[in-house]
Amino acid sequence: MSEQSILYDSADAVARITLNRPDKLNAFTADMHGELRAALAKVTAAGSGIRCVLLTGAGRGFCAGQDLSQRRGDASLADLGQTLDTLYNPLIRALRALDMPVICAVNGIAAGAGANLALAADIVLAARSASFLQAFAKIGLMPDSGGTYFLPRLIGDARARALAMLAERISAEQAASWGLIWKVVDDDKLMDDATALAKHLATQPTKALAAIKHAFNASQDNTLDQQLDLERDRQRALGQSNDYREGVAAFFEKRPPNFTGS
Ligand code: T3D
Repeated sequence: MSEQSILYDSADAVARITLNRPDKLNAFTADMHGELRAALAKVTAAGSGIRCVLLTGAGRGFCAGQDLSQRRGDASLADLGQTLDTLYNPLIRALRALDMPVICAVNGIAAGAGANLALAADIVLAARSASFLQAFAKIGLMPDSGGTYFLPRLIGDARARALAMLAERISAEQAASWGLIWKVVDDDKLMDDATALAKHLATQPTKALAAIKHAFNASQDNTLDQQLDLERDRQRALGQSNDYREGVAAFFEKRPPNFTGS
C-alpha cells in the first residue's frame, strides 16, 4: 500500500482517526475500510488507555462515501449487499458499540455513506463551510450505513424522506438547526474545538459516558418500561465504579474529581 488512507494518532487518552484520501474527498475503498478497522482495534486493544475517539477527514472533504471508481462498468458484477454486510455495517456497529464517546469533526462535504458515518458518532461538530448530502438516489441507490435509521430519528420523517429522495445538499447551519448535528463552528476553529471537547470527555467518567451512549442507543427502540429497567441495571453497575466513589468524594471535599475511567 503506497499511502495510508487512515491516519491514527493518540494523545491525552484521545485517539484521532483521520480519513486520508483528500484528492477523492476521502471516499471509501476496501483498503481504507481495512485500515479503519485496524485503527478501531487499536482503540479497543487492552491497555490502550483511549477514552474518546475523534473522527475527521483530511483536506476539503469529510467523506464522499463509497469510492465509485470501484463501481464503474458492469454494476451487476458488484454485490452491494455483500459490501454493506462486510464493510459498512460492521463499521457503523463498531462505532455505536464503542464503550466511549465518538466525536465527529465534519470538516467538509459528508456525502453518501460518509454522511451516515458522521451521524453514527455521539457528538457531531461541523465546520461552517461543511455540508451533508444523502447522495444515494442520484446514482440509483438508497441511503445505507444507518441513514434510514438515523435520519428520521434525528430530524423527523418528513425531512428525512425528502433529504433521501431529493438528494439535496444541506449546509452545516441547516443541519444544526434541524438537530441533525450538535453544532457548527467556524472553519478555523473546528479542530481546536473538537480536540478540546475530546480531551475534556477523555477526563470524564468513561464508564458513565459509555452507559449514557448505550442507553440512548437503546432508547431509539425501547419502551419506557424497558428503558427504566436498562437504567436500573446500568446505574447498578456504575454504582460499583471507582469514578462514582471519586465523584461523590470530590463533591464533599469541594474539589474537582479525578476520574480514571475505572
Ligand atoms: O457501493 C457499495 O458498496 C454500496 C455502498 C454505498 C455507499 C455510498 O456511499 S453510495 C454514495 C457514493 N457517493 C456519492 O455518490 C457522492 C459522489 N460525489 C459527489 O457527488 C461529489 O463529489 C460531492 C458532492 C461529494 C463533492 O462535489 P465537489 O464538486 O465538491 O467535488 P468533486 O469535484 O465532485 O470531487 C473531487 C474529486 O473527488 C473528484 O476527483 P477528480 O476529478 O479531481 O480526480 C471526484 O471524482 C472525486 N470523488 C468525489 N466523490 C467520489 C470521488 N471519487 C470516487 N468516489 C466518490 N464517491
